Amino acid sequence: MCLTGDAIGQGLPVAVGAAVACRDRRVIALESDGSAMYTLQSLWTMVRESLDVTTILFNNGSYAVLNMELGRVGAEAGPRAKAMLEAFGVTEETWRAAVARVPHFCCSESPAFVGRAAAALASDPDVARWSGQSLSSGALAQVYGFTDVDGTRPDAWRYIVEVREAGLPADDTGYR
Ligand SMILES: Cc1ncc(C[n+]2csc(CCOP(=O)(O)OP(=O)(O)O)c2C)c(N)n1
Repeated sequence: MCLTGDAIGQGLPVAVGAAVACRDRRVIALESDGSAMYTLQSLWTMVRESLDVTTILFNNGSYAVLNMELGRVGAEAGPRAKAMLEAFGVTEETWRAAVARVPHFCCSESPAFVGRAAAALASDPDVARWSGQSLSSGALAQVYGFTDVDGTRPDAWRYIVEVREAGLPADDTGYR
């Protein structure tokens, strides 16, 4: 059983599931350090349930694939999202100028947008309706009605799937 892409962190829970399902067989879990950090409690479960799992962690001490993505746009991993704008040579007000260099940046969103999504969820008395789902700020903005700081509602995740990954030219029309 292996993960071929997208949501990381499932390796150790899957190993738990395999070991519970097949008590008479040894399970070998091959897991990277970054992915493991998402579901470390699985190690506790393996011990508590006396599961026959051998976990091998590949420790490169990094979210290496993300360093590669940042490197492509000349940025480095840093504590402040604003550093991304500095790498592009733009500010919050002039961010669209970076689109000339990285066209798909047209459908980016600000950290405030994610913050507004978190605030909307935190103040929703019926927040349990989202339980177990993977949510995006763009989709939540449609439901809760909040906007990004520029007054638009970027739907970056839908854009990535429908435009960028589909190999279409950069165009955020209909996506913000
Ligand atoms: C649930 C989830 N959150 C965030 C991400 C974004 N993401 C993609 S790769 C990655 C880091 C992976 O690090 P690691 O597993 O150590 O592999 P490495 O890149 O170092 O080879 C992250 C956080 C994701 N894919 N899935």
